[in-house]
Amino acid sequence: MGIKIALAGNPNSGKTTLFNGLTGSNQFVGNWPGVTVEKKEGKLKSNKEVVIMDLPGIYSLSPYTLEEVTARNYLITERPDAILNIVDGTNLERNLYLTTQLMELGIPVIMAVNMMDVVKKSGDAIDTRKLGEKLGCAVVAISALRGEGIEEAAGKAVKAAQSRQPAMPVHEFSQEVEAVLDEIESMLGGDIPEEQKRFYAVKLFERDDKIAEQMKHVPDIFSIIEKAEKDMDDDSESIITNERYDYITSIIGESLTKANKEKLSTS
Ligand code: BGO
Repeated sequence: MGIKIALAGNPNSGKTTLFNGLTGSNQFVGNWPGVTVEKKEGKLKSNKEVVIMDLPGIYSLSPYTLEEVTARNYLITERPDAILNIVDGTNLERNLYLTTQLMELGIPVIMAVNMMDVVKKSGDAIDTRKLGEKLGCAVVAISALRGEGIEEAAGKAVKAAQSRQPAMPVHEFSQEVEAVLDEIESMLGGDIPEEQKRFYAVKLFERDDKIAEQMKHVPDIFSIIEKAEKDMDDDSESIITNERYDYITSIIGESLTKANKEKLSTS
């Protein structure tokens, strides 16, 4: 049986460049079912058993754009064997928001930090080992434009797919939020596989109705959400978003060294 790897990333992260580099002319273009969002898939040049699915460029897995809904429906229902998450190394902070969500899907994740030629030229340094440690996935530095590191990234994604080891996010939300997520997870029915429970719990807590619509048994968590919002004095979606950004700030602090840091802090 072939291996399916989903290529996920923000718009302009270099997804098309990487996809073309990995698949060459082995591409099929169509539309996602029911929507006019372009769907591309291609066979890996170096291993024809591996299909790369190019997902629409997105900033998050929220339900607000057609691209986001299309991408996440694919990830939840089709369950690719691995996700290759391409991020723009010159814009790590914004790109990692999607990564933190991909890590919760219970699918193996490999991260490719792209535009490394630009990062190096600017004198900035990204500690990919630290980045991987803080996220809980393997990280490969690449330049899609130059074709550097792309075979290594694909190779790691294939290995991750074969291992069938779902991503194990290192991140924990605050104790209060974790307690709420635990409670919601324990109320989920047997139709939700164990490794996907965290994703569903977070989305239900965020009042993501599109996710609820896809579930056979939706637990009644209205009072749990109301109580959490009262205790934390914020709406549930903002609570999750803000905690994701706190986490991203801590990742950036430990893995990115800016060349012009001194100049900035003394100006
Ligand atoms: C233009 N390094 C550098 N330096 N640039 C890269 C790399 C890399 O590793 N990877 C991609 N790019 P897409 P999405 C462009 O098109 O693959 C560049 O949206 C231009 N175009 O070449 O399209 C890539 O699919 C005119 O740049 O991303 C592209 O994710 C001037 O990043 C852009 C300068 O890549 C986005 C750049 C007419």
